[in-house]
Amino acid sequence: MNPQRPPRPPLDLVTLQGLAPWRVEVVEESPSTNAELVARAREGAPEGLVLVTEHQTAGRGRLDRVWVTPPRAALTFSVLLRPAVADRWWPWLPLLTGVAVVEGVRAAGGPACGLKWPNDVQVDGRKVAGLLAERVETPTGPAAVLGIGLNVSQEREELPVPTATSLALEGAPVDRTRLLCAVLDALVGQVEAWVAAGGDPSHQLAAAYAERCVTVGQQVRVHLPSEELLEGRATGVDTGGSLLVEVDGRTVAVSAGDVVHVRPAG
Ligand code: BT5
Repeated sequence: MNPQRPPRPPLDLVTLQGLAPWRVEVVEESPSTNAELVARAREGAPEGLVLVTEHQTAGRGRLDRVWVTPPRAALTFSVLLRPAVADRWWPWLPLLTGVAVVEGVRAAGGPACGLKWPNDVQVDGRKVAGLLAERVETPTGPAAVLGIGLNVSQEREELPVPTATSLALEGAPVDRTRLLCAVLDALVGQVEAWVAAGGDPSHQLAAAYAERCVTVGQQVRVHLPSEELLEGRATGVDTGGSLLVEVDGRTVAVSAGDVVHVRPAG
């Protein structure tokens, strides 16, 4: 850590109070905002609840991986939705979240980001944000918890892996409160349009995703949960949100749950 670095400011709670339709709660420390919001969803918490923590101590990634961020250096938060759309469209939720993060970062003065399918947010191939969407069955119906970890002011040595970056390292030292407002603003726009279309991505979301997706057109290597490896060219995203990969002349649809990792072939 750099001893010369000025203290990092906390989130501005007053600004975050006025973000209707969201209800934003900020806690100083949380093991995982996703884990906490999943529990709150089961207890009946309403759509629109946003749980933010200044310091996440046991952040979850996909497939038991971890998400690591120092206090006040990142945005770590989760959003509770109860979208009235058919189950078959739910796989679009993480993709929709990615679109909103890219839009929000840009609106707050950050760099142009790309989406590595399904939902890594990258700047020039380096990961600046990770998203974790979880579906929860609750007494009042299914809920979605959308978790977002966005690196804001970390310095190089504060990042857990060399493939990571932060907005500050990309030359955009964005204020976290402003950034959170911008991402939530973009998210409400995306969610409203998607729900109004009954979840059908062909109205707007599929195009918005395709525009920002940096995976399609690339040679990719996909690790499947069965430990199998798939190598081919990503040709598109189908209506179910799956990545289409052309392997030896045939097209394979890879659903969100199946892909561990996608990289340009080296
Ligand atoms: C993700 O998983 O990228 C999903 C991360 C979601 C984090 C948010 S924070 C708020 C909410 N509450 C939670 O508990 N989680 C969500 P995955 O694609 O599995 O990527 C995890 C991998 O990213 C790790 O194995 C590391 O290699 C790398 N990683 C960990 N921390 C990182 C960071 N701060 N920046 C960039 N890469 C990171």
